[in-house]
Amino acid sequence: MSLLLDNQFKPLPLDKSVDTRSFLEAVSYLPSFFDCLGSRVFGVIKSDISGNITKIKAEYVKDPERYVTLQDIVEAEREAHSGQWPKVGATLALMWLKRGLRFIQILLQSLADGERDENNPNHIRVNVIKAYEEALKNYHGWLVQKIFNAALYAAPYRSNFLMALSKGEEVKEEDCLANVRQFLVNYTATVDAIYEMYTNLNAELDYTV
Ligand code: 03F
Repeated sequence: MSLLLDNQFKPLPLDKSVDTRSFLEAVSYLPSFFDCLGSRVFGVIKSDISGNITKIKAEYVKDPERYVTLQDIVEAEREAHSGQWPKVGATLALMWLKRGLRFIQILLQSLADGERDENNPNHIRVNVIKAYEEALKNYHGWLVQKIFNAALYAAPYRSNFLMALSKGEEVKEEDCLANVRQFLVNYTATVDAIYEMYTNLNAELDYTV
């Protein structure tokens, strides 16, 4: 079976609230994926993503009945830390996690749409650069942009990347891309809903690291 379809995100309810427990469960599979990418530079990214998942989970387990949706957590932090909010706790962790999720979404969507560099058809650099420019670059100063460049050159070949998404099984490229498209349905809806929540609550920050 495909890695992606084993770990699908849940469909959203009509009010587009994101259930905290299902969200944490679905994102918990992402960090292990970086181990298949075969370069140590991905370790930095893996620990950033895992760190943010851990921070959100730490808040959730304090009171799962109160924090049913992600918005419940963000709003509770707004009340508790009015001075520093939104640059605190799970609110800040989710702000950054959602950018990483958006990066993954744009990368997968671009691959599914067949965008590629005709001169290097087995590279995914055009797809990675697109995702970076749309999801992360605005929030990165020159040093982190340099880390991105290192990661870009460590990016796997398209065929290996698609195979990693299929748990290393030899599946046909078209089948793998069909799985990616299927995975993206609930995934994209979830990421969009989190972005919308940050806009509605005025919780988005644009500082660079
Ligand atoms: C800020 C910042 N986090 C951190 O400082 C930077 C870390 C390194 C970022 C390097 C950029 C690399 C880009 C990716 C290139 C990948 C090439 C891919 C080839 C496949 C925040 O950190 C903290 O998070 C927050 O907790 C803290 O409190 O100011 C705050 C304080 O600082 C970031 O910029 C987030 C970076 C997220 C990167 C996500 C990249 C995902 C890469 C690959 C995805 C592969 C696809 C997987 C598909 C799996 C499907 C199942």
